[in-house]
Amino acid sequence: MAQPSFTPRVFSGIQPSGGLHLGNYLGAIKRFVDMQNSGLNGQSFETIYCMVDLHAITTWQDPATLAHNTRELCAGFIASGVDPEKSVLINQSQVPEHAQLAWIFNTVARMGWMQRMTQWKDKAGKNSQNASLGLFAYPALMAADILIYHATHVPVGEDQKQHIELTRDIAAKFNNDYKVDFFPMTEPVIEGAATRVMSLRDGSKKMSKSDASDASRINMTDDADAIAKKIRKAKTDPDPLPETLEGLEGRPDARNLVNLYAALSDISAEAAIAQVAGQQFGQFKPLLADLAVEKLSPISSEMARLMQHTDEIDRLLARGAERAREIAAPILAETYKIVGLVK
Ligand code: AQP
Repeated sequence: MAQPSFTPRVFSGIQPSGGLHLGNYLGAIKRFVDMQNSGLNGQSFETIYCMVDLHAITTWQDPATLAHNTRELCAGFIASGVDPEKSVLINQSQVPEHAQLAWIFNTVARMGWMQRMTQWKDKAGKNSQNASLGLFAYPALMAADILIYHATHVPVGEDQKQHIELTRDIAAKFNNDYKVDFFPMTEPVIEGAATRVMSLRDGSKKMSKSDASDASRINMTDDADAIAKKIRKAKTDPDPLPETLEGLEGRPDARNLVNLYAALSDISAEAAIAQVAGQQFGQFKPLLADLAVEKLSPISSEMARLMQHTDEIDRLLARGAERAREIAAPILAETYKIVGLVK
């Protein structure tokens, strides 16, 4: 059967489960802005970006903090360059079709698929009997977030690759079970020097909002002094920077800082190492700190300004939800029809 053609459409989301950090910015939001403005490989896209608050509550969230974090995340998207006119900008719970399609996908996905997810194993840990059912079913909701828009491409960090593969498995099983070519095989877009930004305290661990050490990450709300201090104190080794990337093998902390320099400068890691080859960290760290402050300070000031106008944020999100539902409602209606749910 010929594959139907789908509108080139990007969907991606971030959880408002804590403050935004540099890993979220370089691995996700900066790419969202690139895809919104320049597309990818000569192709342009409709773009839909989301604060996934229903995902956030799969682990405990204080209600007032969740509401604050959702608005702050929206401010972070806009301050970084997501344009609510060019992109559809939404909060997940305001578009009920996400959760409705997720229920259908709960009946398509298999328990064994979910049990293999490394994020489930990491987050549930040894105490999995006490984890929420929502945390276990998280990847089915993520598949619904993407497929409720028939999204063809999803820019994400490296850690989300397995969930996109599962999204494809769910789409394929649905299409196969119901003998349709209804859902697309969505492509992950995992590109650039910062697909996996590592902790500043331990180059073998991903930079993460749940790391107990604030020094391990640069928060998008950090001021210039805090950014510079965290980079100055970042873990490194005594050797100077090598001439080539191969020379960084076995030096994960140094490699991480070179990747950050590359991603913040919008150049490849190869070009970055060529620029800083031979430098000692005493020379390289101030360079990186200045660059990080130059790129991040305007974003954090704009976030703070936008957070003075939360009514405007709420208005933008309500408008985004209306636009999103225009795409999502017919896809949900068709899904119900395919499944045989009587309307
Ligand atoms: N360290 C990272 N490097 C590159 N990309 C990253 N992303 C997250 N951390 C890094 C990308 O950011 C997007 C949204 O992430 P999320 O908030 O939905 O989920 P997360 O992966 O759970 O974020 P954290 O900070 O790692 O949270 P915790 O500590 O709760 O696990 C995704 O595209 C992700 O790839």
